[in-house]
Amino acid sequence: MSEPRFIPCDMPRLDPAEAVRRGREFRDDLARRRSIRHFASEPVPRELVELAIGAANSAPSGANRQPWTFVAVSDAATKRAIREAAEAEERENYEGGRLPPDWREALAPLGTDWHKEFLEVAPWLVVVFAEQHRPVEGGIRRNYYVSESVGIACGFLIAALHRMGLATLTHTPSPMGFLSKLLHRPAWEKPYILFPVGYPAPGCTVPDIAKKPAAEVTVWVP
Ligand code: IYR
Repeated sequence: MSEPRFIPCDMPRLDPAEAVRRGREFRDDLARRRSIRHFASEPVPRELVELAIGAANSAPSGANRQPWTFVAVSDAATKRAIREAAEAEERENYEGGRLPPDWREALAPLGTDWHKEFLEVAPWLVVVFAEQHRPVEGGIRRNYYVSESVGIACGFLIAALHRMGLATLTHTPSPMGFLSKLLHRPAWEKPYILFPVGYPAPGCTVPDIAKKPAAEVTVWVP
């Protein structure tokens, strides 16, 4: 068992007014984020994707295991194969009756259907995999709070992309096992979320929906 080692925490104490200013600025910037389903094919520099993954990789995780892998795809043939496989699954959902009626109804305001053109048009697809465990000498080593950890990392990724003026969509084609095969990931990594990344298409529109006010989702004690 390794002994714990500690180093000083260098977190600065902000002036209270500055803290509020930063908090407002961050909240207001994030509130302008929208999920985008129509992307421009214009390339996005690899460095920006690398920066977003760097931000995501700084997320807290159970026992600091960082149980995630980010597969960043810009190759046209791979994107096409992903689109074809995702559309086959989603077609089954929407037209083969695999989506239960209540789910269909919940999606209606978003105007989604089985077409997933964005998977081919967006210059990047970042596919996030969650590592449930990994083989080690003499057995497997399990990870902890995998879904919480990877979910938080995905939140960091989305926020970082937004800060750089990049659009994305939290896309979870269902089922998503085809991503493991197409991207050659080992069996102990499970596809978690697929993020197309790019700039919004010229004239891109988004659903006319709004967030509940924070007061509605907050309970203060006392
Ligand atoms: N995965 C499907 C269905 C879907 C589900 C939710 I929840 C959404 O917010 C949007 C779509 C699809 O991608 O069409």
